[in-house]
Amino acid sequence: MSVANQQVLPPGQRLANGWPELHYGRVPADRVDRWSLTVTGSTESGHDHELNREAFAALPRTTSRGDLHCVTRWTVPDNLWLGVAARTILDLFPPAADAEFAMVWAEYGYSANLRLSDLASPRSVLATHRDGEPLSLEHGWPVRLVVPHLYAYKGPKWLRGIEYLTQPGRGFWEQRGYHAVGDAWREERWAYQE
Ligand SMILES: Nc1nc2c(c(=O)[nH]1)N[C@H]1C(S)=C(S)[C@@H](COP(=O)(O)O)O[C@H]1N2
Ligand SMILES: [Mo]
Repeated sequence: MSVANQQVLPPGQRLANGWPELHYGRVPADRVDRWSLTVTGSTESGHDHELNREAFAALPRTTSRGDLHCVTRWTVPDNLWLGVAARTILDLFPPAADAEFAMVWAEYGYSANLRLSDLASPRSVLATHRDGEPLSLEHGWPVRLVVPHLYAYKGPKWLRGIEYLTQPGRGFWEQRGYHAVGDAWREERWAYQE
């Protein structure tokens, strides 16, 4: 048996050829000097927060190893992501006690809803690098969210904001028939499974 056949993939997934590029709409222009990350909605402080590029770059770094599972059934296995742990952002700007959900926002208004418990997973990372290389613009430079146990639509490329919510919302693909939780290992692909 080849090594590739021993790879354990979630149900219904197959290995991708290389690293596909997939997103809705255009790749944004590289405006990294004007990039910032906002943390808004139901924050513990009641205020909005914003991290500019220098403040983000000063945060502790972490690595997270994981697969990238597209809900259209391809998987890019075993990526080494480098970036800032999502947990670090949650600790820096905590959500209010009654916030259990988040909407994560990208350039051009792409969004994905997540449970805060999934965002807080030790493997969730605001990634700047993969396998030692800075992300290309097409793959989400300067920052993309990666939550390895969820389908990749839960990980916006060109990440710009995290909004804490007390009620579950629906992001871009979740409004178009995809599952609100999206756990790849439970094969939560479609909204009708909810
Ligand atoms: N901003 C943004 N992020 C996005 C998407 C998108 O359309 N816009 N698509 C998601 C989906 S469905 C997938 S499979 C992955 C693809 O990431 P890749 O192009 O790096 O393989 O990006 C995710 N993040
Ligand atoms: Mo996807």
